[in-house]
Amino acid sequence: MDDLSTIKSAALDAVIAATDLGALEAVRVAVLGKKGSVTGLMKTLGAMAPEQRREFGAKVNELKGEVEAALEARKGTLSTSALATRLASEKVDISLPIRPEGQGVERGSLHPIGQVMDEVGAIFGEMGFTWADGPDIEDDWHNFTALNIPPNHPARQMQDTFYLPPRADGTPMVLRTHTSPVQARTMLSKDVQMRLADGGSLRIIVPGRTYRIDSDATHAPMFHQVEGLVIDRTTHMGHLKGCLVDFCRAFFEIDDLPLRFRPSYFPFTEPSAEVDIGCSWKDGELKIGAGDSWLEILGSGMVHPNVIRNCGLDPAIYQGFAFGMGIDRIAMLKYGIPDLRSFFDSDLRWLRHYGFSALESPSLTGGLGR
Ligand code: 2NL
Repeated sequence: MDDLSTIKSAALDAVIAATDLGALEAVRVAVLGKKGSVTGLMKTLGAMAPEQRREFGAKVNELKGEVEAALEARKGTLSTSALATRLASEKVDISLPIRPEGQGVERGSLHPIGQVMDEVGAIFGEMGFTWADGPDIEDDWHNFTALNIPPNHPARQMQDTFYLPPRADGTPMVLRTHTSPVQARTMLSKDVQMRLADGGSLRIIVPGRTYRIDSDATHAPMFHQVEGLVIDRTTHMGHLKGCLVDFCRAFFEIDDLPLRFRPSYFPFTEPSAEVDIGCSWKDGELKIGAGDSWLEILGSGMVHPNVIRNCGLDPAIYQGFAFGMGIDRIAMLKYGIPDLRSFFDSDLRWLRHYGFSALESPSLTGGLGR
């Protein structure tokens, strides 16, 4: 009995005496650990007569509970004051100016391709499109078959497409040659199918890396594309036209930029149109805007009924438009970058010259200019 109250007061005194979390943990071990004082009392229970064991056991349990509660309370107090001490000693002056450049500190910049992706995202974002993405490595069904590209179409040829080892089940695999398989996957998703069945619409843009075996002054084996897709029950060619006119004028920041829609052909759209913007050439230099010349910048069309069907939708109910353009190309045109290959050189002087400030995010400043 005496033992019990001595151990109790010693334990509670030790808890109060602990001035940091480390010391408190040492007290816990000394009292409740394997060789702790209270644990020692527990061990004496085995040798007692049943009646005595019941009585003494209850007391030891009560003591254990009291010590645990004291430890918990002290832990709370010590944690709070430990935090207060840290907050007081680790003050950061957020009003300090940054270190000047050139003194071991270099400011990074955004690559023009990322910048242009963000600009395109901001413009279409205002028109209600959301950003979608998917895998760079695709099976040939999503990359070709779903898009109404037949087995012997030249686009499938080995000399144009990077074929990868087939999947275990024999499925041929490729590095995607366009971002369209992402649109196919999105249309096929249960979520989108349900939204469309409910009378809703699908509007996405898909910026990303694409790959073709093609490498010269104006083609790189890896390049960037952005495609767009709108699907509902009523969208028609007039919407396609209005959407792309608004986009081009916002992107090039020219309110009266002339556009020309030229009939064209793609396996995945019918009818199809390529879009040219007005420009002029003076002393070998290109100027975008009203002029006597045209520059092709994107391809578009009404989604082919076969594509709609392949993507799990009924072409008698659903329709819409799609478009695609090269990001590298529109970045070169907008920012006067003369050589495609320079995008991928990682030349710091080039990056400093053509790079963008992370603080001028187009999603904060962009708009349709209306
Ligand atoms: C170009 C032309 C285009 C599309 C891409 C598309 C995607 C689906 C269905 C129908 Cl899922 N079409 N994409 C349509 C027309 C043109 O790209 O010149 N790209 C660089």
